[in-house]
Amino acid sequence: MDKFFSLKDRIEMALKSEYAVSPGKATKQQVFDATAHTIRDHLMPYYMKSVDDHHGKKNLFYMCMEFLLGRTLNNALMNMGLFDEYKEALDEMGFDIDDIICEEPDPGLGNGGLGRLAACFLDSVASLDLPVVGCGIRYQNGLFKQVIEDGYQKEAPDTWLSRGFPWEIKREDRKVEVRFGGFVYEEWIDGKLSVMHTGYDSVTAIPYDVPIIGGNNSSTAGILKLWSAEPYENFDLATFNKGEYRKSLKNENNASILCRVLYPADNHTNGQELRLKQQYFLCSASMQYLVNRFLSLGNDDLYKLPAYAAVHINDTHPTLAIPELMRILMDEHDFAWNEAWSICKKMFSYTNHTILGEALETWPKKLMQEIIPRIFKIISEINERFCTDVWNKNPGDWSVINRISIIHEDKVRMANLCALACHTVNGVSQLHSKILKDDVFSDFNKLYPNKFTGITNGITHRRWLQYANPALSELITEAIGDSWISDPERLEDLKPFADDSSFREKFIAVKRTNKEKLNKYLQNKQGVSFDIDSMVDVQAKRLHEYKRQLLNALHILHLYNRIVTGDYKNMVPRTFIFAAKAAPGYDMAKLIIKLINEISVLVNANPLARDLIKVIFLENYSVSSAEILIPATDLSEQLSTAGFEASGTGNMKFMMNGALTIGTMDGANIEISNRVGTDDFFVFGLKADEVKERKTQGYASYNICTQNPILMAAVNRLTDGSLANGNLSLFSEIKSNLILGSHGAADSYMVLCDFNSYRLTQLKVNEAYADSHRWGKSAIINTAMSGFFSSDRTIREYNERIWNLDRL
Ligand code: 26Q
Repeated sequence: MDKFFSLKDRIEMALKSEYAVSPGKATKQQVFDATAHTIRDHLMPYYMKSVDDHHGKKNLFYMCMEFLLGRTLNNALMNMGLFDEYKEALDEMGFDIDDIICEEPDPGLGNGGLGRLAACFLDSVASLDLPVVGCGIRYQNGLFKQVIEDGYQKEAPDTWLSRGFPWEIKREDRKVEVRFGGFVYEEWIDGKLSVMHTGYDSVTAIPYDVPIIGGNNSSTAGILKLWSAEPYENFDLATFNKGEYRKSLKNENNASILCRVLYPADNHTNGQELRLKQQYFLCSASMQYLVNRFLSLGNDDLYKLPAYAAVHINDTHPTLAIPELMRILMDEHDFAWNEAWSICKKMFSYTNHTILGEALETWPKKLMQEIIPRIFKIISEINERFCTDVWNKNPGDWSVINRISIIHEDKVRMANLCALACHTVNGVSQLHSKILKDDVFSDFNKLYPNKFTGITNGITHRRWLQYANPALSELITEAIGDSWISDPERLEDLKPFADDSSFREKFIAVKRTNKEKLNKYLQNKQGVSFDIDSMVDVQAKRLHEYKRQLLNALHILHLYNRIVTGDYKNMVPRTFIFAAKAAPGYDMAKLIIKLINEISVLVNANPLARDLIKVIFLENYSVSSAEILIPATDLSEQLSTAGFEASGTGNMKFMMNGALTIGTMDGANIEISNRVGTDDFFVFGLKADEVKERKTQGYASYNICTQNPILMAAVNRLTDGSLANGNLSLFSEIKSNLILGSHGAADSYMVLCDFNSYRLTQLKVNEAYADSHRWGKSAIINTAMSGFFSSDRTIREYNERIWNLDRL
């Protein structure tokens, strides 16, 4: 990089100029900062080349409220091929690169699946040289930090930005104004109808670009544009001087609060004003940027916009990009309605990520009218035209209008706006795509059958296999060469090695090394450890009733019952690890966390039980802890009630790292099990159509429980004083939800209904693990068949079917 100075010199110079310390006195944190500083020099050429190369090509704007990036240092060094050089320089300075890597704050700008998917997609578009700009929000606080106190989840703020973020580039030159509130009226000026907007509050949106370095020796970077809000005209001095202190301070506060924090709810929406403002802020800033950039490149014909840009809406959260682009075209560039609409219809596509009723986004009309009056008017007009059109096609049919209208009663239905305006609606697994067509959007599917498609999610095999599990990567490359790195479906070449006993032993040895690493990590962080020879059984994902951590917990109570009654012959020792954050306002989810921790206390206190089962709750699950947990896992628990998990992506990460899955026929589990076959995947439970059927029949969970003494005994543990120091009532709500139900519906997620099938399948898991050859063989087959789930494949499909971008 630099002819005159060695890498070590450059890191030391950065230490001096930033912190005025010599290497001998520097903290690891300072060394991280200085190291990152020198890597920036390497990143810039990639970034500059991308910005240049994007010109003249069709670009994709990938709009998402969340990008759950995880740490950058290791990933960037590996992708640029600079790891060894840096390792050596740091070694010479007396630092271990692995320690320095752990000094980086883990940016948690996402809740879970949807946000991590966006980050995997950026890695893949960068590796495939596609011109993509991710547009998101630079939240000052990402997802809360979870602390477990006395078994309860407590939330602490995540302060990832407090020492600055070394990978970003502030682009003052690209700032735009975003307007909220005020009044909108129409006026004829010089024979032309103009829309006037007055009395609004403004904030300034400033983008910070984060270059995303891909693999495959790519010479370009993906660009993540994170918008931050600042007061309009950086502290309103004129107002201040006029003596209106309060008003000028209000502007300052309005701006600083906008990007303060990520909403910590996944798969749930509760109509908060600030969230609506965040969504509009992202959409308005990004769409203004899109148009400004088009014009600044010397283009003047906005009819050509669809040839220059495509916009992907990641779940409904950035839906407002559609009416915002309409606004810009009509109010700022004089387009007539029909022209603006036909431009927009060519540009937008949408992926749905959830079918849970409570997550389908709606906003109160009144709130929208107040916060974004012009946008509300545009949505109303879209709705009126659409309803008229549908009415003309189905005269007299009110029921269809009631279902598909965008505005219904006092609510604006964001998914309906997307389904109408976007040229493509995508689902994230085969089953989910079918449910979208047959169920959620069945009316739209009748009107526009060609709109619907399904592209199964994926994960980046670079972060999740190559870098998170270097020992396994090495072993794979030793066996089949390294072509799998650029073409992950070549992992299939590993299949014959499943029958090779010496390879199997090496594969098992790698898993053991990873378990040791996990054990050390848990010891350091939480002061707990486990038996390396036990089966590591993991359920790691957000805590939600539909994901059924409770089914896992009840099964552990059942195993405990077996042990204390002496029925433990042939039971293989297991370590059950749970990792899960609950939304702070989701009381039932938080109570389930407490339950898991109390089960851990119960089991670990019993000398007989603790030799056979151990329960660990891994605190503050994050991308960086997943990178240690997943490679060490033997069994992956994917227990969602069939029909509820759109895809799941954790399931793919575990599989790729050689874990076997116990799971329902839900989301991408179905595709995983189709690939590995029934011998190497443990299926249990009702299928999606059976769940639906049982629910319509009126399912009596109480009878299921009382007719099954094994299940009854496990459920009774909840309230018989075994848990929480003899507390009889703490978990009674969990029990009553299961068997009596709240609001009439007991056990909405069919935990009791699937218990027996789960228990019997767990017996098969036990038997399989006892035979280490058989287990090793299955583990290898799981890794071998995981190439399909690389997000490189997902992105290729998006590009072929939806975006049609040319490579840079
Ligand atoms: C909406 C409005 C207001 C506040 C919050 C939200 C909100 C935020 C996040 C709603 C939903 C989410 C996140 C959803 C999510 O992560 N879905 C998951 O997406 C994955 C990627 O496609 C799938 O694999 C998972 O199955 C799905 O649950």
